[in-house]
Amino acid sequence: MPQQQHHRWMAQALRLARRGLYSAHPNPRVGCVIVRDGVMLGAGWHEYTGGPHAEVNAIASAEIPTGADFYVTLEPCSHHGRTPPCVDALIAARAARVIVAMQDPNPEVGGRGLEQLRASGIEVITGVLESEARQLNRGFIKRMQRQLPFVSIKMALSLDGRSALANGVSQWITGEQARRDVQFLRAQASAILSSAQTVLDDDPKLNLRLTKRDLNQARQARQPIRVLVDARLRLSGHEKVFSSAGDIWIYTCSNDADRKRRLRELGAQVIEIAVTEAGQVSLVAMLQDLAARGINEVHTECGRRLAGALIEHRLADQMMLYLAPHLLGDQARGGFDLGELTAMDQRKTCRICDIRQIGEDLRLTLNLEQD
Ligand code: AOF
Ligand code: ZN
Repeated sequence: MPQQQHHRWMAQALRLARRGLYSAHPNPRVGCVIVRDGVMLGAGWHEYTGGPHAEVNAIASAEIPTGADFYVTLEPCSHHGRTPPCVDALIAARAARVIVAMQDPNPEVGGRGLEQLRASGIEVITGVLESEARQLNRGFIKRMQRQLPFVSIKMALSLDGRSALANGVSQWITGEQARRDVQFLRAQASAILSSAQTVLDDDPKLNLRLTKRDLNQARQARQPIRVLVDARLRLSGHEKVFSSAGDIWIYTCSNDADRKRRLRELGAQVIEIAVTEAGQVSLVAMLQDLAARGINEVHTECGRRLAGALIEHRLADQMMLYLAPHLLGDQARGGFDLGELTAMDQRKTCRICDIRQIGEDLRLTLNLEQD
């Protein structure tokens, strides 16, 4: 029975944590509920970086008696960050028990929060609905543990796996509802990744058009950073990305000072990054740099070359494939440039996590296997 109660309250804390889905970045999404004698007395969540943590919001939400149970989706912090340690607030509230879903992967905390609670006589239970909590903060966890962001590749394909006609035309493969669905993926991401090639071909804005009402948020929606791979600085600055809302970071290996100056004058950050033997931007170096800048989740909208390269280098964690119910034929372009495979064991395999219909199209969520 107690186990069931733990699940019930932690599920409630996770629901609260999810309210930070679009806003908590670069911090994790965290929720907290305070319970005594089977009654929820307080609740809180972490809305934005720099703001109070979930536990502090929960304590502030009501009169909290001593001896209560705190359900938190992430280990309470033990460090002085932008705010004081939550552990101190829980000790001051004379909590009886603290039930957490997962340990904080931030090396500044990393188990010390749990240790301090135990040392002050508070009972600590861990691992309640852990996989759900990990899923919600997979980007934050990957950045903390591997100094890389979680990378998801979105691709719109015809039923026969084509991403554009042979002449490059790709507007539109999927319907309006699928395209609106993508807006929600953009809203969750810290950054949207694309390539100069896609910007030159399609001239997309790559920004967020949903309102705070669409997202059910109290604050104005945050524009994700737009990250563009442009090895040779082919972007002129006349493309729509430069005249639409949101920051732009351009990763290049070009040292053309005039072009850099021009793009910087337009407000873009131009970042020089390591080059591969083939003269391309090193994707791993770029992703490491993004993680160092606090990017947890990268939502990729690009063509077959960048998508293929991310998969080939095992840098992508997930694919969101939108399949439209039509055929574009064998002359049309594929979705993933993986070079020629000559044996079946060279296939890139993935696992289907979710399938649903969005308007007239199908959306597949796929996990890519990583070593
Ligand atoms: C918690 N509760 O609600 C959150 C936690 O510098 P700050 O104040 O923004 O702290 C950020 C770090 O605190 C973050 O990296 C993570 O380790 C932890 N987040 N901890 O106890 C919360 N958001
Ligand atoms: Zn905290």
